[in-house]
Amino acid sequence: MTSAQPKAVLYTFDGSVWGSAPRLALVEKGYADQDLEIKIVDLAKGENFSPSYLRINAKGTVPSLVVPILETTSAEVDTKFRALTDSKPILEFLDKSRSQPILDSKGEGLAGAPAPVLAPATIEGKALSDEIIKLVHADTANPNKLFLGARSVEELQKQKQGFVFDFVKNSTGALQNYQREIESASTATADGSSNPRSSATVESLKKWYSDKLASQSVLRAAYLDNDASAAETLVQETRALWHGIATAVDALESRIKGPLALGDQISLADLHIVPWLARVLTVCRGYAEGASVADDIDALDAALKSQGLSGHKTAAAGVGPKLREFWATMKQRPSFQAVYGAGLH
Ligand SMILES: N[C@@H](CCC(=O)N[C@@H](CS)C(=O)NCC(=O)O)C(=O)O
Repeated sequence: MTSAQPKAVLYTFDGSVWGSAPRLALVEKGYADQDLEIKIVDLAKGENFSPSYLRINAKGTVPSLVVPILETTSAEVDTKFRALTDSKPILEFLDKSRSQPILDSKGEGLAGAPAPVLAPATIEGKALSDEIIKLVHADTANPNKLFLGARSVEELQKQKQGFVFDFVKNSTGALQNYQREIESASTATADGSSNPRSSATVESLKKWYSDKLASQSVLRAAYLDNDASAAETLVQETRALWHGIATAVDALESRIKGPLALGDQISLADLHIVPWLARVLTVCRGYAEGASVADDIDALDAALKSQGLSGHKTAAAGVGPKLREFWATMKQRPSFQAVYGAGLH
Protein backbone atom coordinates (compact mmCIF):
# COMPACT_ATOMS: atom_id res chain seq x y z
CA MET A 1 0.00 0.00 0.00
CA THR A 2 1.96 3.06 -1.16
CA SER A 3 0.67 6.60 -0.76
CA ALA A 4 -0.18 6.75 -4.50
CA GLN A 5 -2.73 3.99 -4.12
CA PRO A 6 -6.14 4.37 -2.51
CA LYS A 7 -6.03 3.19 1.06
CA ALA A 8 -7.87 0.41 2.80
CA VAL A 9 -10.30 1.58 5.48
CA LEU A 10 -10.71 -0.31 8.74
CA TYR A 11 -14.04 0.26 10.46
CA THR A 12 -13.74 -0.61 14.11
CA PHE A 13 -14.59 0.39 17.68
CA ASP A 14 -11.93 0.57 20.35
CA GLY A 15 -13.91 -1.10 23.14
CA SER A 16 -15.06 -3.97 20.95
CA VAL A 17 -13.87 -7.57 21.15
CA TRP A 18 -13.42 -8.45 17.50
CA GLY A 19 -12.47 -4.93 16.44
CA SER A 20 -9.40 -5.44 18.63
CA ALA A 21 -8.15 -8.40 16.56
CA PRO A 22 -7.13 -6.30 13.51
CA ARG A 23 -5.75 -3.65 15.88
CA LEU A 24 -3.39 -6.26 17.30
CA ALA A 25 -2.55 -7.50 13.80
CA LEU A 26 -1.63 -4.01 12.57
CA VAL A 27 1.02 -3.74 15.28
CA GLU A 28 2.27 -7.31 14.91
CA LYS A 29 2.60 -6.89 11.13
CA GLY A 30 4.44 -3.58 11.40
CA TYR A 31 1.90 -1.43 9.59
CA ALA A 32 2.49 2.31 9.85
CA ASP A 33 -0.33 4.75 10.70
CA GLN A 34 -0.44 6.05 7.15
CA ASP A 35 -0.87 2.59 5.61
CA LEU A 36 -4.59 2.52 6.13
CA GLU A 37 -7.39 4.72 7.37
CA ILE A 38 -9.23 3.89 10.57
CA LYS A 39 -12.87 4.91 11.00
CA ILE A 40 -14.57 4.51 14.34
CA VAL A 41 -18.07 3.05 14.38
CA ASP A 42 -19.43 3.79 17.85
CA LEU A 43 -21.32 0.67 18.91
CA ALA A 44 -22.43 2.37 22.12
CA LYS A 45 -24.37 4.84 19.93
CA GLY A 46 -25.62 2.14 17.56
CA GLU A 47 -23.71 3.65 14.60
CA ASN A 48 -23.26 0.11 13.27
CA PHE A 49 -27.01 0.05 12.55
CA SER A 50 -27.00 3.06 10.24
CA PRO A 51 -28.10 2.31 6.64
CA SER A 52 -24.76 3.67 5.40
CA TYR A 53 -22.79 1.22 7.56
CA LEU A 54 -25.12 -1.66 6.65
CA ARG A 55 -24.20 -1.04 3.01
CA ILE A 56 -20.59 -1.84 3.98
CA ASN A 57 -21.35 -4.69 6.37
CA ALA A 58 -24.79 -6.27 6.05
CA LYS A 59 -24.41 -7.89 9.49
CA GLY A 60 -24.00 -4.51 11.20
CA THR A 61 -20.89 -5.67 13.07
CA VAL A 62 -17.33 -4.45 13.46
CA PRO A 63 -14.69 -4.91 12.23
CA SER A 64 -15.00 -4.31 8.49
CA LEU A 65 -12.11 -3.73 6.13
CA VAL A 66 -12.80 -2.03 2.83
CA VAL A 67 -9.96 -2.77 0.46
CA PRO A 68 -9.23 -1.23 -2.93
CA ILE A 69 -8.98 -3.58 -5.89
CA LEU A 70 -7.08 -2.06 -8.75
CA GLU A 71 -8.51 -3.00 -12.13
CA THR A 72 -5.74 -2.64 -14.68
CA THR A 73 -7.36 -4.58 -17.52
CA SER A 74 -8.92 -1.49 -19.11
CA ALA A 75 -6.86 1.36 -20.58
CA GLU A 76 -7.43 3.42 -17.45
CA VAL A 77 -6.72 2.17 -13.99
CA ASP A 78 -10.02 1.91 -12.21
CA THR A 79 -10.41 1.41 -8.49
CA LYS A 80 -13.11 -0.78 -7.08
CA PHE A 81 -13.57 -1.72 -3.47
CA ARG A 82 -14.54 -4.87 -1.67
CA ALA A 83 -15.52 -5.20 1.94
CA LEU A 84 -14.29 -7.92 4.27
CA THR A 85 -16.79 -8.19 7.10
CA ASP A 86 -15.38 -10.77 9.48
CA SER A 87 -12.25 -10.62 11.62
CA LYS A 88 -10.85 -13.92 10.27
CA PRO A 89 -10.55 -12.90 6.59
CA ILE A 90 -9.57 -9.38 7.69
CA LEU A 91 -6.58 -10.72 9.62
CA GLU A 92 -5.65 -13.01 6.75
CA PHE A 93 -5.75 -10.05 4.39
CA LEU A 94 -3.64 -7.87 6.70
CA ASP A 95 -1.17 -10.74 7.02
CA LYS A 96 -0.75 -11.16 3.24
CA SER A 97 -0.75 -7.46 2.37
CA ARG A 98 2.40 -6.64 4.29
CA SER A 99 4.88 -9.40 3.62
CA GLN A 100 8.61 -9.28 3.09
CA PRO A 101 8.40 -10.19 -0.65
CA ILE A 102 5.89 -7.34 -1.20
CA LEU A 103 8.15 -4.90 0.67
CA ASP A 104 11.14 -6.11 -1.36
CA SER A 105 9.25 -5.68 -4.63
CA LYS A 106 8.44 -2.10 -3.65
CA GLY A 107 12.09 -1.51 -2.82
CA GLU A 108 11.19 -0.99 0.83
CA GLY A 109 13.49 -3.89 1.75
CA LEU A 110 14.50 -3.84 5.36
CA ALA A 111 13.39 -0.26 5.95
CA GLY A 112 10.59 0.07 8.47
CA ALA A 113 9.24 -2.60 10.79
CA PRO A 114 9.62 -6.30 9.95
CA ALA A 115 6.61 -8.10 8.53
CA PRO A 116 6.41 -11.51 10.22
CA VAL A 117 4.20 -14.12 8.57
CA LEU A 118 1.24 -14.86 10.85
CA ALA A 119 -0.33 -17.66 8.80
CA PRO A 120 0.75 -21.13 9.94
CA ALA A 121 3.39 -22.69 7.71
CA THR A 122 2.13 -26.29 7.81
CA ILE A 123 -1.16 -28.05 7.07
CA GLU A 124 -1.20 -29.35 10.63
CA GLY A 125 -0.60 -25.82 11.96
CA LYS A 126 -3.39 -24.41 9.82
CA ALA A 127 -5.83 -27.07 11.03
CA LEU A 128 -5.00 -26.28 14.66
CA SER A 129 -5.17 -22.52 14.01
CA ASP A 130 -8.59 -22.83 12.32
CA GLU A 131 -9.86 -25.01 15.15
CA ILE A 132 -8.78 -22.50 17.81
CA ILE A 133 -10.23 -19.54 15.89
CA LYS A 134 -13.51 -21.41 15.48
CA LEU A 135 -13.76 -22.23 19.15
CA VAL A 136 -13.26 -18.66 20.37
CA HIS A 137 -15.81 -17.45 17.80
CA ALA A 138 -18.43 -20.08 18.76
CA ASP A 139 -21.75 -18.52 19.68
CA THR A 140 -21.88 -20.89 22.68
CA ALA A 141 -18.88 -18.98 24.12
CA ASN A 142 -19.84 -15.52 22.82
CA PRO A 143 -17.95 -12.95 24.94
CA ASN A 144 -20.30 -10.13 23.92
CA LYS A 145 -23.32 -12.05 25.19
CA LEU A 146 -21.43 -12.78 28.40
CA PHE A 147 -20.79 -9.06 28.88
CA LEU A 148 -24.48 -8.20 28.46
CA GLY A 149 -25.69 -11.14 30.54
CA ALA A 150 -26.21 -11.80 34.24
CA ARG A 151 -25.90 -15.00 36.27
CA SER A 152 -28.65 -14.01 38.70
CA VAL A 153 -31.43 -11.46 39.06
CA GLU A 154 -29.24 -9.64 41.65
CA GLU A 155 -26.42 -9.42 39.13
CA LEU A 156 -28.84 -8.03 36.56
CA GLN A 157 -29.84 -5.31 39.05
CA LYS A 158 -26.15 -4.36 39.36
CA GLN A 159 -25.71 -4.36 35.58
CA LYS A 160 -28.64 -1.93 35.40
CA GLN A 161 -26.66 0.61 37.43
CA GLY A 162 -23.69 0.62 35.08
CA PHE A 163 -22.30 0.82 31.58
CA VAL A 164 -24.19 -2.23 30.29
CA PHE A 165 -27.55 -0.56 30.92
CA ASP A 166 -26.47 2.56 29.00
CA PHE A 167 -25.15 0.40 26.19
CA VAL A 168 -28.41 -1.55 25.83
CA LYS A 169 -30.48 1.64 26.12
CA ASN A 170 -28.51 3.67 23.60
CA SER A 171 -27.92 1.00 21.00
CA THR A 172 -31.57 -0.12 21.19
CA GLY A 173 -32.70 3.52 20.94
CA ALA A 174 -30.57 3.98 17.82
CA LEU A 175 -31.98 0.80 16.29
CA GLN A 176 -35.55 1.91 16.96
CA ASN A 177 -34.85 5.36 15.47
CA TYR A 178 -33.41 3.84 12.31
CA GLN A 179 -36.44 1.57 12.11
CA ARG A 180 -38.84 4.53 12.49
CA GLU A 181 -36.96 6.48 9.81
CA ILE A 182 -37.10 3.61 7.34
CA GLU A 183 -40.75 2.86 8.11
CA SER A 184 -41.63 6.44 7.17
CA ALA A 185 -39.26 6.57 4.16
CA SER A 186 -40.95 7.18 0.86
CA THR A 187 -39.77 5.11 -2.06
CA ALA A 188 -41.68 7.23 -4.56
CA THR A 189 -39.62 9.24 -7.06
CA ALA A 190 -40.22 12.91 -7.87
CA ASP A 191 -42.48 12.07 -10.84
CA GLY A 192 -44.63 9.80 -8.68
CA SER A 193 -43.45 6.55 -10.25
CA SER A 194 -41.95 4.01 -7.93
CA ASN A 195 -38.25 3.26 -8.09
CA PRO A 196 -37.94 -0.53 -7.79
CA ARG A 197 -34.32 -0.44 -6.65
CA SER A 198 -34.81 1.94 -3.76
CA SER A 199 -38.04 0.24 -2.83
CA ALA A 200 -36.21 -3.11 -2.59
CA THR A 201 -33.53 -1.46 -0.45
CA VAL A 202 -36.14 0.05 1.85
CA GLU A 203 -37.92 -3.28 2.19
CA SER A 204 -34.72 -5.12 3.03
CA LEU A 205 -33.79 -2.47 5.62
CA LYS A 206 -37.25 -2.74 7.18
CA LYS A 207 -36.78 -6.48 7.51
CA TRP A 208 -33.25 -6.04 8.85
CA TYR A 209 -34.33 -3.68 11.64
CA SER A 210 -37.32 -5.79 12.54
CA ASP A 211 -35.23 -9.01 12.69
CA LYS A 212 -32.49 -7.32 14.70
CA LEU A 213 -34.97 -5.91 17.22
CA ALA A 214 -36.61 -9.33 17.51
CA SER A 215 -33.21 -10.95 18.19
CA GLN A 216 -32.66 -8.49 21.06
CA SER A 217 -36.10 -8.83 22.62
CA VAL A 218 -34.99 -10.68 25.78
CA LEU A 219 -32.18 -8.20 26.44
CA ARG A 220 -34.44 -5.22 25.86
CA ALA A 221 -37.26 -6.55 28.04
CA ALA A 222 -34.87 -7.57 30.84
CA TYR A 223 -32.96 -4.27 30.93
CA LEU A 224 -35.41 -1.64 29.80
CA ASP A 225 -38.87 -3.01 30.58
CA ASN A 226 -38.06 -4.69 33.94
CA ASP A 227 -39.76 -7.82 32.62
CA ALA A 228 -39.31 -10.58 35.25
CA SER A 229 -39.69 -13.49 32.85
CA ALA A 230 -37.18 -11.96 30.39
CA ALA A 231 -34.80 -11.44 33.34
CA GLU A 232 -35.12 -15.15 34.22
CA THR A 233 -34.50 -16.13 30.57
CA LEU A 234 -31.40 -13.92 30.45
CA VAL A 235 -30.09 -15.52 33.66
CA GLN A 236 -30.62 -19.04 32.26
CA GLU A 237 -28.94 -18.07 28.98
CA THR A 238 -25.97 -16.57 30.82
CA ARG A 239 -25.55 -19.68 32.98
CA ALA A 240 -25.63 -21.86 29.85
CA LEU A 241 -23.10 -19.52 28.26
CA TRP A 242 -20.76 -20.12 31.18
CA HIS A 243 -20.73 -23.83 30.28
CA GLY A 244 -19.72 -22.78 26.77
CA ILE A 245 -16.96 -20.56 28.16
CA ALA A 246 -15.69 -23.40 30.37
CA THR A 247 -15.72 -25.75 27.35
CA ALA A 248 -13.68 -23.21 25.39
CA VAL A 249 -11.22 -22.75 28.27
CA ASP A 250 -10.79 -26.55 28.50
CA ALA A 251 -10.24 -26.77 24.75
CA LEU A 252 -7.71 -23.93 24.73
CA GLU A 253 -5.80 -25.56 27.57
CA SER A 254 -5.49 -28.79 25.60
CA ARG A 255 -4.84 -27.18 22.18
CA ILE A 256 -2.34 -24.40 22.94
CA LYS A 257 1.16 -25.69 22.27
CA GLY A 258 2.88 -23.12 24.43
CA PRO A 259 3.89 -20.55 25.08
CA LEU A 260 1.71 -19.29 22.20
CA ALA A 261 -1.04 -21.12 20.33
CA LEU A 262 1.19 -22.80 17.76
CA GLY A 263 4.47 -22.69 19.68
CA ASP A 264 7.10 -19.97 19.94
CA GLN A 265 6.02 -17.92 16.93
CA ILE A 266 3.15 -15.44 17.02
CA SER A 267 0.35 -16.49 14.67
CA LEU A 268 -3.20 -15.59 13.60
CA ALA A 269 -4.76 -17.83 16.28
CA ASP A 270 -3.10 -15.79 19.06
CA LEU A 271 -4.70 -12.61 17.76
CA HIS A 272 -8.15 -14.21 18.03
CA ILE A 273 -7.60 -15.75 21.48
CA VAL A 274 -6.44 -12.49 23.05
CA PRO A 275 -9.59 -10.38 22.36
CA TRP A 276 -11.83 -13.26 23.46
CA LEU A 277 -9.90 -13.84 26.67
CA ALA A 278 -9.55 -10.11 27.38
CA ARG A 279 -13.33 -9.71 27.31
CA VAL A 280 -13.97 -12.85 29.39
CA LEU A 281 -11.46 -11.57 31.98
CA THR A 282 -13.13 -8.13 31.94
CA VAL A 283 -16.44 -9.76 32.84
CA CYS A 284 -14.79 -11.88 35.56
CA ARG A 285 -13.12 -8.81 37.04
CA GLY A 286 -16.57 -7.24 37.21
CA TYR A 287 -17.83 -10.26 39.17
CA ALA A 288 -14.87 -9.97 41.57
CA GLU A 289 -15.77 -6.31 42.15
CA GLY A 290 -12.55 -4.76 43.32
CA ALA A 291 -11.40 -7.89 45.17
CA SER A 292 -7.67 -7.98 44.63
CA VAL A 293 -6.49 -10.64 42.21
CA ALA A 294 -2.80 -11.23 41.59
CA ASP A 295 -3.43 -11.45 37.85
CA ASP A 296 -6.47 -10.97 35.63
CA ILE A 297 -6.43 -14.67 34.87
CA ASP A 298 -7.10 -15.39 38.57
CA ALA A 299 -10.47 -13.68 38.20
CA LEU A 300 -11.36 -16.26 35.53
CA ASP A 301 -10.10 -19.01 37.79
CA ALA A 302 -12.38 -17.78 40.60
CA ALA A 303 -15.38 -17.36 38.28
CA LEU A 304 -14.99 -20.88 36.86
CA LYS A 305 -14.60 -22.50 40.28
CA SER A 306 -17.43 -20.64 41.98
CA GLN A 307 -20.22 -21.69 39.65
CA GLY A 308 -20.37 -25.47 40.09
CA LEU A 309 -19.78 -25.99 36.38
CA SER A 310 -19.58 -29.76 36.56
CA GLY A 311 -17.90 -31.71 33.79
CA HIS A 312 -15.30 -29.09 32.94
CA LYS A 313 -11.67 -29.80 33.73
CA THR A 314 -10.56 -26.22 34.23
CA ALA A 315 -13.63 -25.36 36.30
CA ALA A 316 -12.65 -28.07 38.78
CA ALA A 317 -8.87 -27.63 38.78
CA GLY A 318 -8.65 -23.94 37.89
CA VAL A 319 -7.21 -22.26 34.81
CA GLY A 320 -4.40 -24.49 33.58
CA PRO A 321 -0.72 -23.70 33.04
CA LYS A 322 -0.95 -23.41 29.23
CA LEU A 323 -3.52 -20.63 29.25
CA ARG A 324 -1.71 -18.84 32.06
CA GLU A 325 1.59 -18.97 30.18
CA PHE A 326 -0.13 -17.85 26.98
CA TRP A 327 -1.67 -14.82 28.70
CA ALA A 328 1.57 -13.86 30.49
CA THR A 329 3.49 -14.10 27.20
CA MET A 330 0.99 -12.13 25.13
CA LYS A 331 0.76 -9.39 27.77
CA GLN A 332 4.45 -8.60 27.20
CA ARG A 333 3.99 -7.85 23.52
CA PRO A 334 3.88 -4.30 22.17
CA SER A 335 0.66 -5.14 20.29
CA PHE A 336 -1.03 -6.02 23.58
CA GLN A 337 0.22 -2.82 25.18
CA ALA A 338 -1.03 -0.77 22.22
CA VAL A 339 -4.53 -2.25 22.35
CA TYR A 340 -5.01 -3.06 26.04
CA GLY A 341 -2.43 -0.82 27.74
CA ALA A 342 -5.18 1.45 29.07
CA GLY A 343 -7.13 -1.54 30.43
CA LEU A 344 -8.86 -4.70 29.30
CA HIS A 345 -12.14 -4.47 27.44
N1 LIG B 1 -17.75 -12.95 13.41
C1 LIG B 1 -17.60 -11.53 13.51
C2 LIG B 1 -18.20 -11.05 14.80
C3 LIG B 1 -18.19 -9.55 14.88
C4 LIG B 1 -18.96 -9.02 16.09
O1 LIG B 1 -19.80 -9.73 16.67
N2 LIG B 1 -18.69 -7.78 16.44
C5 LIG B 1 -19.36 -7.16 17.54
C6 LIG B 1 -18.40 -6.27 18.30
S1 LIG B 1 -17.11 -7.23 19.03
C7 LIG B 1 -20.46 -6.24 16.99
O2 LIG B 1 -20.22 -5.49 16.08
N3 LIG B 1 -21.65 -6.31 17.58
C8 LIG B 1 -22.74 -5.48 17.21
C9 LIG B 1 -24.01 -6.26 17.00
O3 LIG B 1 -23.94 -7.50 16.90
O4 LIG B 1 -25.06 -5.64 16.95
C10 LIG B 1 -16.11 -11.18 13.43
O5 LIG B 1 -15.28 -12.00 13.85
O6 LIG B 1 -15.76 -10.11 12.92
